[in-house]
Amino acid sequence: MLSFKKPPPSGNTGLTGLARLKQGLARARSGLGAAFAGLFRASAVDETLLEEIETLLLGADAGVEVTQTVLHSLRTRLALGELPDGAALNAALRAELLAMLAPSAQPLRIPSHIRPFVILVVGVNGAGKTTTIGKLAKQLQQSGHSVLLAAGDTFRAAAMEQLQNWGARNNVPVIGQPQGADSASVIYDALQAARARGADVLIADTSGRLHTQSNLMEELKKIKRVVSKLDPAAPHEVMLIVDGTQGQNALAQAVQFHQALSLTGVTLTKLDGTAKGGIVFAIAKKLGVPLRYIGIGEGVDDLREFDAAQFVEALFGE
Ligand SMILES: Nc1nc2c(ncn2[C@@H]2O[C@H](COP(=O)(O)OP(=O)(O)O)[C@@H](O)[C@H]2O)c(=O)[nH]1
Ligand SMILES: [Mg+2]
Repeated sequence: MLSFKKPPPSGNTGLTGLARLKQGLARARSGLGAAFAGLFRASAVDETLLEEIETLLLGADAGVEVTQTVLHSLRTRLALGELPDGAALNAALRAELLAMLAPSAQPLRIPSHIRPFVILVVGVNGAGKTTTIGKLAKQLQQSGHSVLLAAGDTFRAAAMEQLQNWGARNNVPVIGQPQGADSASVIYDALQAARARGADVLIADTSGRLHTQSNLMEELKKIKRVVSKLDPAAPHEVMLIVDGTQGQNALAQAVQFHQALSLTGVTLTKLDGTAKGGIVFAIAKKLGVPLRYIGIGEGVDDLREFDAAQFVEALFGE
């Protein structure tokens, strides 16, 4: 099922990056964005209006921390007489949200002196790990990197076949072992193969579920240790994939993975499937880990480097 819809030849291709992002976030724009747009038309700003913003942010999964930070800033500005009307409120809110996201917008860069650059991909079942790996592999390949994949999800039946079928169709080599094999040893073998072949990037898939959650975390820690035996600097990226439709549950997951594995990057998937979108702010603020990519659909190009200004514009812009 790891097949990607290519953008139709005369469809999405005409759209600029921002227009496509707006299209991908259409549900969030018509949910969160539209609700705010109504408030921004107000001719005066008062505490009642700020409380409505508070309710909207909480309802959009932005979480308590983000909401309180934003509200504190808006109340301060209101008291200073800096929010005469809805338009000023709009500008202040957008600036506040952008300031919160901007430090997290750090794209993944593959330094040429590190080879192979090892990306360990983690996250719960169904988060979008394997599909994201496929999209990322394609994109890296298109930008001139040679990529090798490790089928490290040895727990779920057919997970390796899923990746290998996809690799065969897309000319991306996949290293795997039969189901039930030790995930760490599959990834270790793959790293050796990547070195032997001189591959630029190794992306390792992992399982999202073992018998218990603590088993899973131990397994993932073990993978990190085993990989670092071959290269003390590896994995160079530990990327968590989170399903953006999961709301506060996604935030809790992210915190748990970060505690266990010291994440270096986060990718939020399925943002096309939510009317909320506040989770992006919540995760950025709570984790303080670089937000690498967002997923806004099932096509290869629907995995997009995270750009804070574009994201805020796509949610709230005209
Ligand atoms: N709409 C949408 N679906 C996605 C996105 N990313 C992943 N998916 C879908 O989510 C489902 C689970 O993905 P998968 O990669 O198998 O998750 P895994 O268990 O973490 O490996 C698949 O049906 C994917 O097509 C996205 O950005 N948007
Ligand atoms: Mg998978």
